[in-house]
Amino acid sequence: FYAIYMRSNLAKRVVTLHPAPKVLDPNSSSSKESPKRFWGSYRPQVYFGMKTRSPRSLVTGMMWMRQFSDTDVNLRHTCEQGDHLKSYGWLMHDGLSFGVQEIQDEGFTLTTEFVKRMGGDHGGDWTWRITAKQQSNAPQPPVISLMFYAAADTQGSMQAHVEDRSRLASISGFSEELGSFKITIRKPVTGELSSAKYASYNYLQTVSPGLEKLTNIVKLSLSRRFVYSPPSGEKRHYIAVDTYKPPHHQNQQKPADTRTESDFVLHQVTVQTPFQIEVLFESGSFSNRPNQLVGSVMSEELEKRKTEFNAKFERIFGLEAKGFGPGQVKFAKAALGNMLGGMGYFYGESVVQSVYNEYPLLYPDGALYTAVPSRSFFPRGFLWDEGFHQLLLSKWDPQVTRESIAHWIDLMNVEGWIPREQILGDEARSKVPAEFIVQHNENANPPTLFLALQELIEQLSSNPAGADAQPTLPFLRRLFPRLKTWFEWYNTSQTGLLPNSYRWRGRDKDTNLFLNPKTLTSGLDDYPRASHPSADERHVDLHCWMALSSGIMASIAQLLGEPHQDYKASHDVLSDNERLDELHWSDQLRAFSDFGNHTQSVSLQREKVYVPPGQPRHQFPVARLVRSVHRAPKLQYVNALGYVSLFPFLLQVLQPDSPKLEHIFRDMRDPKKLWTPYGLRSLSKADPLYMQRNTEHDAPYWRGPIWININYLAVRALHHYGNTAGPYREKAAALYEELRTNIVNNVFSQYVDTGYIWEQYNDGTGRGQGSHPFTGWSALTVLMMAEQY
Ligand code: 6A9
Repeated sequence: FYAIYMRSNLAKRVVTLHPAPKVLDPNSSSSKESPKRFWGSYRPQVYFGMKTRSPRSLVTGMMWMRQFSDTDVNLRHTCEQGDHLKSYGWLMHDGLSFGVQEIQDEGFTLTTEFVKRMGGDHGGDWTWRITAKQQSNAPQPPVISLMFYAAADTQGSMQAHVEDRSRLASISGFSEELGSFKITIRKPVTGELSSAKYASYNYLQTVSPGLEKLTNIVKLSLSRRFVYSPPSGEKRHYIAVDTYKPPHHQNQQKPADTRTESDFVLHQVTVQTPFQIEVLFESGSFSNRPNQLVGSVMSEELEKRKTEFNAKFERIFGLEAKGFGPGQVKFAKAALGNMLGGMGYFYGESVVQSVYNEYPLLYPDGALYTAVPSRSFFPRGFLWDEGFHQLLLSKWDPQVTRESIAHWIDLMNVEGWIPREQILGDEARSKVPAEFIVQHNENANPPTLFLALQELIEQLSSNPAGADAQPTLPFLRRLFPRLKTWFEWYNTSQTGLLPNSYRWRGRDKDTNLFLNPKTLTSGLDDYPRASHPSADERHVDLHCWMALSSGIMASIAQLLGEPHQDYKASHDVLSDNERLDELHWSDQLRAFSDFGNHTQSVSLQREKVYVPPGQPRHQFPVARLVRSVHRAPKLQYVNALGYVSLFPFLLQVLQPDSPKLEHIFRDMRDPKKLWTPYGLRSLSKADPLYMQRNTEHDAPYWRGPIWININYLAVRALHHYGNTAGPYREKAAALYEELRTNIVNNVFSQYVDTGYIWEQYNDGTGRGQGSHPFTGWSALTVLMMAEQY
């Protein structure tokens, strides 16, 4: 009995939150406590939409489609690479009060702008302006339908106000958090001063069982029975929302008090380009509004905010002063803008598991204010991505960084673990294949939040009285108890067998299904590690992350007047260059390396499936590729030259006079190894696993392509060693210039050529590849342009 009791207690730990007081007060994101950040474009997964920073926010958004086109229904709503848009993304966004986005669809461009105005007790008002233009002077300007909607998420209610039978002119509503409000959809005009254009109107008023269902509800309601008949032109049938009948089993059979359906109201306007439409949200408690935020008032406000944005951008990053041209500056603003505009506010439960649980469990509900790597493909929080994101955002608005870190750290469980990938709520879950959803509590991810904390501390020490930095000290004070636990979690759960060595847990288990079992937890997924995962492994990248983290822990403790000696001692041991050599320097490779049970003699081979004579081949299971091991593994260095071997340099653990720097610089600069004209490739061209698939379905990822986060660390380290006395100073300074120029030029020219910033870059051609837009860490290019590290 005792054993069962213990086990069930242990099983609960994974879903038990850490008991220390939270960094954030329970209502810190509410309209009362943080009115200026209440409304925002916190739905990065849709092309255009806004919500509030609250668990069950009313959400607003836009869908659109082109009418009379050759292709079938081309409804756009959530950001999808499959839509093949030529480009989209925020060109400017201050993370607070306004944004300008440009979307290039087939034959037309939509500009989506918003401006917020404070007033009242519920986060104030906002206005959207959508401007549609055709791209070339084709004889027939495209006819486009825009659909504006508001959807409640279990709280609040809305009424539609319809005029002329089919035009949804406004929506009035009420919710606990917003009080009463009104959303008005204005008629399309060609310009600010022109009169209304011909347009057809439709609307939908229904209920939705969940936000992830909105697109489908609209699709199921579409009908072709409507006629578009402009005064001068032919009459044509067009596609519009009609009635929607919810699948009947959902609603009727449930008792009223368990219904989970919420109001969903949508306005469709169908009109020919060019045109402009404004939608305004007015808060009921904003009683002394001087005028409506529309037309010329809106234009003036927009102009004012753009001017302020441009001035602040130049003040902070100084790109014009550095001689960058208008195209490059515009690119940099878009990189920052889309990272800010891609910030989300998510709420819900992760699905987690420990060894004590037979089945995955639901983590407690939690909120996360975070940037996302990619609005289309990964519109959710990733732990180690966020540290990189905040390196950029902390320069723009350190309050964003403090709030993001606070949200992440408040998600910690009693063990000190934070789930690596945050898939919170149904909407987020609907985008992720089942096998990726469950998060395991032995799994880490690089503690890059320490990089962002380091930046906040530096800002504080360089200008302690500055208004931006001042809140950092009280913030750190609240953060510290949890930070200690977080650090301790890494320092106990990810240690290796030898003293002061570390090992990533959670490597792929089915060793023989992969050419080299992946280490997703390290962030470098398929980067080659020991061929046979075992407790003997030690990982040099994690060693360096711990050296960095212990150092920052010591600084924070000291700043707060807390005991810091133990952190300092850890930091000293982990940064001891001789000890590091003993653990990780491979004389054979003449580089730093992982160690473990390893063999290089492996290959993927097709399994031989027996097909009885005379039987059709296709009736038998497809022969998989499985790994063959040609020579038995033994304990040795892994000797895979690439990003992992650079870590002692990347995180500046090496002393400036370390002779190892010479080897590292030589390998970096060697085109047969890591050097390309576009940045450093992830794995040496000379490595046997260079550009090798891991399974037949798993293309090489961190086995050659160029990744900008690691390149940023390299440029930053070169800047450091190039500015520190030592025998390799000049070499570092020269490499710095070359590498920085290569990366900046390539990311920029790819943006110009393809319309996007990308997840990775091809090491042979420089082409952007993988998911896009990816204004996660690839946006660190801005810091390299600005030379701010
Ligand atoms: C796949 C597919 C709709 C992989 O940028 C986020 C992470 C990084 O943290 C990691 O270092 N990316 C890098 O190796 C993307 C991970 C995506 C995993 C989920 C599900 C969903 O398709």
